[in-house]
Amino acid sequence: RDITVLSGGMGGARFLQGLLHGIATGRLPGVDPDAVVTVVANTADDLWIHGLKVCPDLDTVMYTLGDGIDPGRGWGRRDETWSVKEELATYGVEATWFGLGDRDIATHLVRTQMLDAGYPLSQVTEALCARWLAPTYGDRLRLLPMTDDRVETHVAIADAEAPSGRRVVHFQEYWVRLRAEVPAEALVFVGLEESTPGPGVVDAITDADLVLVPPSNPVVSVGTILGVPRVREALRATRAPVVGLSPIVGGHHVRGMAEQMLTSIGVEVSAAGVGLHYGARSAGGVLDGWLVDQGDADQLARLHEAGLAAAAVPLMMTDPDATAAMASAAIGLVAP
Ligand code: GDP
Ligand code: FO1
Ligand code: CA
Repeated sequence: RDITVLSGGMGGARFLQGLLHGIATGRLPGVDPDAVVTVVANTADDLWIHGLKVCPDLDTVMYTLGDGIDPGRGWGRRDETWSVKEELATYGVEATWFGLGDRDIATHLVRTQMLDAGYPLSQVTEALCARWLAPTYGDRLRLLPMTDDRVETHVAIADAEAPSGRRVVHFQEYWVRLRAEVPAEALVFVGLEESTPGPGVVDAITDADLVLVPPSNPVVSVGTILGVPRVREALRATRAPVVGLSPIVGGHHVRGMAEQMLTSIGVEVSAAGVGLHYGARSAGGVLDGWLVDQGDADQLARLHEAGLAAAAVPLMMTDPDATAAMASAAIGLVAP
């Protein structure tokens, strides 16, 4: 079975850990151990800093599944040192609020050199994954950028000094420096409408036996993937069932800034709100099924009314076993 997963960073990576664990232990109904998993990852968090191209969601998936992630932070490398960051700060070089570790910088140097040499991001990612994923997963795991084109999420925030009363900051500044503590008055997905799906992305969706939408940020992770022209239509065309898992539990995000992002685009911050925002394929949306947390069972009626298969199960990714059970429940929702 070929499984395709549309993923952001931490939430998507943690889900993938459980999915791969479930596959390896033969616990997923109808999924054999040599199933191939293709990850289509968000690249709109990407930013250029100190002349380097940083791809947070690609790297978080790659480091997490390659066991190089720092488990405490959930981003960047374990056993990291920060000498370059300290030296840059001593020089007073901005942006000091964005932490690049010494080991992590090697990844960005390789990526930037390859991009400068003309390689597309997809081939750069393949080269990096030859180190991080191939030894463990061989060709059973592929990590594809949603597009090779430059796309960046920027956030408009209030600014009394600005003539328009607003200024726009990169998503990373909104999240890392401002901690999403000010309202996101508007989101600007620079380059998204002009982007084209990366190599293999459309086929990964149309040729899949199953498409999973993990508990990733519905706006700046999944929303951006869906915003790449032709991706939405591939999801509506695929013969594979498309099943998602809610990143909102009990009316709140588990971590990050999904509440602020959903509010910014006027979507209800609830498990049903997100499921209905993605929409049932029978009603022009992209989903066949939607899993909510056991505590959100009161939301199932709205989802069923909208034509979605839906169930309430434990939805906290506390460890790979718990996450594998979530993946199993998602598959069970749409099993033929
Ligand atoms: P990011 O790029 O690092 O923000 O990661 P993603 O976009 O892939 O996922 C972030 C989302 O994961 C947030 O909206 C969280 O609410 C959600 N999330 C994190 N941990 C869990 C969990 O254990 N269960 C569920 N249901 N959602 C989670
Ligand atoms: N997150 C932070 O909260 N502080 C940082 O300094 C920071 C640096 C950083 C560097 C590389 C990278 O791949 C991720 C990094 N992140 C940092 C996390 C990043 O903001 C998140 O992974 C997502 O982009 C937010 O969804
Ligand atoms: Ca992200």
